[in-house]
Amino acid sequence: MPQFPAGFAWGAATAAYQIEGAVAADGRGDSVWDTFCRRPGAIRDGHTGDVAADHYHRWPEDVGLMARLGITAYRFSVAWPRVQPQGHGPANDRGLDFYDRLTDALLAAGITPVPTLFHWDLPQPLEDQGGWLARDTAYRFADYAALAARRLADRIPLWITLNEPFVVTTMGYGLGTHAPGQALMLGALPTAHHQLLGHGLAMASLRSAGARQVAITNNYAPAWPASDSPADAAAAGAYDALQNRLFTDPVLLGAYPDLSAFGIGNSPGYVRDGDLALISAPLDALGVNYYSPARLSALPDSALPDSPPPDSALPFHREPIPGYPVTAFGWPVVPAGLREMLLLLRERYGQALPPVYITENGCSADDVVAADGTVDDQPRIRYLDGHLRALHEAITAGVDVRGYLTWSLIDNFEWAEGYNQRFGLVHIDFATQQRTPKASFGWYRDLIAAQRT
Ligand code: IFM
Repeated sequence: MPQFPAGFAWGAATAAYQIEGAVAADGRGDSVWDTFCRRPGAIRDGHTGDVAADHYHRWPEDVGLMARLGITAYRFSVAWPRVQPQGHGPANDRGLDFYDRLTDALLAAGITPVPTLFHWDLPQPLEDQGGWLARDTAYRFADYAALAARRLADRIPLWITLNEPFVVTTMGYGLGTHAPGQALMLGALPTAHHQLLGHGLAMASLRSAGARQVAITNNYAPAWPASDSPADAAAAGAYDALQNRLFTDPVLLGAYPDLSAFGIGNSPGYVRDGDLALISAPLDALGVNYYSPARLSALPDSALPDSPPPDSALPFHREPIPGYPVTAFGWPVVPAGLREMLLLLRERYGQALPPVYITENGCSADDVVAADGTVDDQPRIRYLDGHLRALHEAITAGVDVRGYLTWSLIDNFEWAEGYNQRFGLVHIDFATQQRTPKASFGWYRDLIAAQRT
């Protein structure tokens, strides 16, 4: 592996609902994911995050694993329903105590804590009042951010406001395959603006509470047209606007991208005067999550018998990407897509692009504990190796990337897939909670050690 710049952060990431469990502990309230998991058929095999990896109780062991791994940064998320069980009002101190202890333990182990304030677990009482469809939720988010920062900001060098608001809008409110399970199609678009407004308002409250650096994390996918036809190029352009620009142009450029392919003007009614100024307040870093590219056509490929019917509300159709290995999830493994995306971000935003952190990248694999107690996850090692090399190329080409945090430290609750997709460097036996570092853990540990000498 080529040498990365001095001071480059090497890390791993997780999220509260995916690992913590302890959903009723210390005054935590319900989140939309608790509710969604109770909906019959919503989650594969009826799994829930009730126990997950029991990180709420086993965090000292998990911090020990991080120390063995040698990571210098750990990205976790703060569960809003632990801090404000009702989504508003004073802080629940017992909830904040957990993140306080975790922060101190990380620092004692020489690991920089990087908390994300919203990784999808909206307090259910806020959803009952409209969730992200309601403008008021943005203001509630800023209040919550202030509470978290007042307690932790003295020890946190970098905050992330939102994780992948694109997924919340599309899967949570557009398609209904994620919590809160609303299938509003394009009617979900106000949730994009309200999350962005929440980001802007939260940045202001974080800064007034003494936060040093603030970022937002988006997930990106180079949008490849399925053919040379102008129709497929337009489909790819529409997808690009939705995934890669809708949540980034307002933050970095202070303007919405062209959404005319969706029948939406640049200034829909829910965007009020002054919103974009708040949303585009200076940012210290951009979190980039990358897993794979997207390939788009104007119409489904009729040669594919299993293609879903075209959705008339959407100006694109996602096509498979043949010719690449796939992860256990079936996602194509395309390391060059990471380089392509980073170069595209730099080309698109130029001086407006702040330093980048790769805040997620990794793969699910069919990991099993062998009779000798080992987990030989060679596909994950190949995935990480390829993506780190592609990342290094992007850095060499001039993109200012300051760190890489792999998804994920430990196996966890993979949303609608339950525990059926394993992304961790550490295997979790969800029946016994036994932690078994996989081969990729040793590989990443050795890589970090070699990079830091
Ligand atoms: O597990 C998720 C994570 O919560 C958000 N980004 C993608 C990961 C893998 O699907």
